[in-house]
Amino acid sequence: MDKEQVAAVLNDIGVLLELKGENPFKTRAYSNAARTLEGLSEPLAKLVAEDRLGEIKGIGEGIQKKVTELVTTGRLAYYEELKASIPAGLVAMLQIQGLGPKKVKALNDKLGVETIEQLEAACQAGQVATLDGFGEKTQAKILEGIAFRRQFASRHLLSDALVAAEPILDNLRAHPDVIRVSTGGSVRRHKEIIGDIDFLVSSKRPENVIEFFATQPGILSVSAKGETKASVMLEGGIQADLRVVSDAEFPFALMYFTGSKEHNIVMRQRAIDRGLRLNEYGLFKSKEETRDPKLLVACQTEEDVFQKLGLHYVPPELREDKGEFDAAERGPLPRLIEWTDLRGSLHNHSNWSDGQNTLEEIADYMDDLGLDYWAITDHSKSSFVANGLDPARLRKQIKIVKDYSQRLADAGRHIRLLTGSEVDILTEGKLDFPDDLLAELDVVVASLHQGFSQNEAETTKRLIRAAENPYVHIMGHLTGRLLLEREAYKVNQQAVIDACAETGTWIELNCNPYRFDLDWRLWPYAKSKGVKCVINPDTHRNEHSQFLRLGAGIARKGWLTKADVVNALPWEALRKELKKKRSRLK
Ligand code: DGT
Ligand code: CA
Ligand code: CA
Ligand code: ZN
Repeated sequence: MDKEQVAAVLNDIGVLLELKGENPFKTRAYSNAARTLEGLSEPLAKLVAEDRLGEIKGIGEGIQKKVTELVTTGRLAYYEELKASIPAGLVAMLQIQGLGPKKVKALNDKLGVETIEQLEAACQAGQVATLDGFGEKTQAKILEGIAFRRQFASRHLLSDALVAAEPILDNLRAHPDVIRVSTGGSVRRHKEIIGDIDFLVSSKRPENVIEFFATQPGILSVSAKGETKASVMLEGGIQADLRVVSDAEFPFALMYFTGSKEHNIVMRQRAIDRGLRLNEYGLFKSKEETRDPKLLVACQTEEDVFQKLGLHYVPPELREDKGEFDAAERGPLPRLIEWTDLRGSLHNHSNWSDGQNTLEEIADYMDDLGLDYWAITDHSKSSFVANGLDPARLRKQIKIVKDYSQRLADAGRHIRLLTGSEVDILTEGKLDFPDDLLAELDVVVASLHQGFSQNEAETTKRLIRAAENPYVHIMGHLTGRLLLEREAYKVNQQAVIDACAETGTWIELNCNPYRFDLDWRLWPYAKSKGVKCVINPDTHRNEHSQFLRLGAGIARKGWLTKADVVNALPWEALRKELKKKRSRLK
């Protein structure tokens, strides 16, 4: 386990102890230790190997032992026992918005509720509102939270699905009885939220593949196991399905199980229109449903199947019945953006605001990734919880970033750091910094972080006013949504896109896996208006640079090509682009 994973377990222990009503000093010791570990500059494994955990301030002997056990064995008996000693329903309640361990404990102590269903009933009966420290408002919020959670219980972030799927995919690929393997379904289509993971394998020995699949690490339980298919529950609560087919069937099955359902319906109709039948087993010369191999139209790959139905190849991301058929009839689809096309990022945080890493750490890391440029856009002063910079600190940071970037260049390093700000859009669309200060920055991202309660017209007006500012290059995470956690705020996105088109303002595709904001469904419209996209990872620690890959997948879903994406430009070209809006509107 690395330090993040160990810190997560320690945090969990703290919460569980609080849930049990342990003394606050003890529970706080765990969350403090977690924070200390996260801030370590040395690898945790090294400290453990050299028996030097004792040198870290604020981590007592008991926790040191637990950390050692986690790092060396990947598990912790104490943690397992603690989890088992608490009703699962209480732990589940923690996921309801607004319910922390203290509140859950009070509900359990005073009302005896042990499950979410019991809690819901208690709220509906008005019992929760009568408890000390709760009230009508809290009760209503809890009910809302329960409804929200229910709606999303079987839905997961794409990033979590990929993390779970990729090792299994690799293992399957390496298995001697596996001929071809792929993910299918929404994961292959790169949907931002997925229901379950679908795997497809071709093999001559399906039973061996099924056995192998059912014993993969990370599987909590096997819910179904047949001769050619299996379903399992993975850690994290994600279900995964595997199907095994013959290699002749593979292209057809892959197409069918990739979907989407809407896309499949059109494909099947195209087959019927040509006197054929398409299903998961093949494309058949038949006017009725069949799987007779003698009637099969031979296809080796998905490309062949598309071609037999009069279409150019459609990448999985575009299979949503949103214009792909018209396009693929006319000619080859555009070459969509690849994450390796990206040359840098224009929205990132450092430890000057709420990021984890120093400027030096950021430059080293991004230089190692081979990137060309990396903008430091810390928060502005109104984001005070995020330690936003006031004008004086920003001026100081500008100087330091400039000097440092120059020193990097002098030392022959490739990466450039750009000065910048993620400036808050205040009420009525005023920005958190004056124009003369914004004018000194290489990159300005304008984002809304407050005022979520405003109505649609007000919010839209605020955003449009920000876009009209000549110094704002990029509109950041336009709707503020947090997938599976928080709704988007109400805003007329089309009107904001129009304003960006008008003013030459770029729109961010924030590629934090909780955001993916602007949504992929709106990019074709933005593109038709000539609005450029910036695929920004909004990093708060260096590892978040991995989001670039996820973001590129979402951009592909939005039909974007390299030419539509500003941070696919090399530095010299980007530098010119950064000046355009300012010279036009000033
Ligand atoms: P998910 O799992 O809810 O995120 O979405 P998908 O698209 O992965 O759906 P899933 O796992 O139920 O099924 C995988 C694919 O199989 C789906 O995209 C299309 C195909 N499929 C499943 N059921 C049907 C169906 O009733 N009709 C058609 N045409 N295709 C289906
Ligand atoms: Ca699925
Ligand atoms: Ca499925
Ligand atoms: Zn940010």
